[in-house]
Amino acid sequence: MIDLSFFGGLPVAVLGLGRSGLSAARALMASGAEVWAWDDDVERRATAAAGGIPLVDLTGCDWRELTSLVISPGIPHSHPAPHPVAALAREHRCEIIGDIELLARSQRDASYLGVTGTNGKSTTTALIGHILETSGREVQVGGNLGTPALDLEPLDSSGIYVLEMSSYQLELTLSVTFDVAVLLNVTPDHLERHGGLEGYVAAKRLIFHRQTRPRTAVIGVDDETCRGICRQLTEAGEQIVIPVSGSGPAQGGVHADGGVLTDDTEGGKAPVLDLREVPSLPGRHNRQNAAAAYAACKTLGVQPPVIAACLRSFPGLPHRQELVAVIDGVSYVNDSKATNADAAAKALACYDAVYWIAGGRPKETGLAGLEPLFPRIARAFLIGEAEDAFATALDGRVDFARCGDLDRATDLAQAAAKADKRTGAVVLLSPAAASFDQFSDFEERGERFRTLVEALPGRHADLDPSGRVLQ
Ligand code: UMA
Repeated sequence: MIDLSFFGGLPVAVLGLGRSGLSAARALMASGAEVWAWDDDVERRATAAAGGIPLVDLTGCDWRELTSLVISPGIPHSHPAPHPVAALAREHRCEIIGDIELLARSQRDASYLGVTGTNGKSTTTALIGHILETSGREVQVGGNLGTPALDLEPLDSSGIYVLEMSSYQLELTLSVTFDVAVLLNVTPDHLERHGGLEGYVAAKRLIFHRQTRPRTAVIGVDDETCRGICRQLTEAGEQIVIPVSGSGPAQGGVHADGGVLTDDTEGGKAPVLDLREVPSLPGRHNRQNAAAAYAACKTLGVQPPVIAACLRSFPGLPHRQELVAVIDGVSYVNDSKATNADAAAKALACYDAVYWIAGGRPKETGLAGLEPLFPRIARAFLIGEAEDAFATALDGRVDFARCGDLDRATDLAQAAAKADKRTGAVVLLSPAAASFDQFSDFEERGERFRTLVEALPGRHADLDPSGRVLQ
C-alpha cells in the first residue's frame, strides 16, 4: 500500500469510484485521511459504501474544508465543460489532482519512466516492464495500463515505476519528473476532452515537463506532430533526446526500418534483432514500440543483447492483436483495444484476408484513413451504435453485414470465413470504436469475444501461453 500519511487527519475529496478512484479512496483511508467520496452513478456509490468508503455529496458539501480533489482521469475538468464538482473545486481554490500525483508525492526516491502516445502505449509500457523485470530490476508497472498507481507497491531508490500515462492522467499529475519519458505518436483522439488537437498535444507534451539532463526523452518520429516536438526539444537541449522510428531512419536514435531493430545512438548503426522473428510484436507499429522500449531500457543501463532476448520472450498483451484461437485453419484475433480507426489500421495492415468485426460507439474520426486497407477486408461485420456510420463509409467499397451485436457478428464471421476457404483468413475484432454502447469497457468486449470464439464449433489448434500455434 502506498503511504499517503501527509494527508493524515485531513479531509480529501475523491470524485469517481471506478478503478482509480476506489484505489485512491482506499489508500487515503488507510493513511488516516478523512475521505469524502462521490460518484455520479448510484450503483458505483452503493458498491463503494458497501466497501466502507464514506460518501459525501460533493455538489452540496462545505468546500471551505477541502484543499484537494482527487478526480478520476475519465471525468472532464475543463473540456467540453468542467464537471460541476471540478468547477466547485476551482471556485474554492482547491487543487485538482489524480492518483499518480499522489504516488509521486509519496514515492520520492524511486525512478519514474512514463509512456504516452495515441497508440501503442500499453504494449510499449508492458514491454519495458517485461525487459526491466527480466533483467533483474525492481519494477512496478501500472497507470493507464490497468493497475491504478496507488495499488502499486512502494519502491526505494533502486526501484522504477513504469507508468502508462494517458493525456487525462498527464493533466492531473503535477510533480512527477520522468527520468525517461516516451512519446510514441500523436494522431487525433479525445479531442472533445482537450478542446481540440492543440489541447491534446499540449497534454501529451506534459510528459517532458521539467526534464533536465541526464533525464531522457524518447520520441517517435513517424508522425509530423512528434517530429516537430522532437526537433524543438533537441534544439532546446534541456534533456537528452532519442528519436525512434518504426518505418524510416532516426539519425542518432533507434529505428526498425525493414524490420531489423537498429541502434544508431552511438553512431554505428548496430543491428540488434530482426523483429519479424517476434510473433508477439506483429506489424509496423510494433516496430516503433520495440524501438522505443529498446531506447528506454538501454538508457536505464540494460545491455542490448539482454534487451533483444527479452523482446523475443515478450508474451504480448491481451486485447491487442491477441491470437485467441485457430479454428479449422482460421485465426481469431482479439484487438478490442483498438478503439479508433488509427489503431484498427495497424491490425488490418497485418493480414490479407480479414473478416472484420467493427463498431461500437463511434469516434469523431469514424473510419477516416482506413480506405487504403479496404482491399484486405473480405467482409465486414458491423455492430453497435456505429453501424450506420460505418455502413455509409464502406458502402460500395467493402462487402458488409449489419449484425447488431458481437455474438451475431462472431457467428456470421466464422460462417463466411469457413465458406470462402481463403488462405490466411483472419476473423479480426478490431472495432475502431469505443465499447461503451454495449460493454463496460474494451476488456469486457474482448473477453466476450474470447468466450464466443472458444465456444465455436470446429477443430481448435493448441496455442502456447504467448499465443504461438503449437501444431
Ligand atoms: N464518473 C462520474 N462522473 C462523470 C464521469 C464518470 O462520477 O461525469 C465516474 C463513473 O461513474 C465511474 C468512474 O467515474 O465510476 C470512472 O472513472 P474513469 O473513467 O476515470 O475510470 P477508472 O475506472 O478510474 O479507470 C481509469 C482509466 N480510465 C480512463 O481514463 C477513462 C483507465 O484507463 C485506467 O486503466 C485506470 O484508471 C487505472 O489507472 C482506461 C482508458 O480507457 C484503460 N483510458 C483511456 C484510453 O486509454 O484511451 C484514456
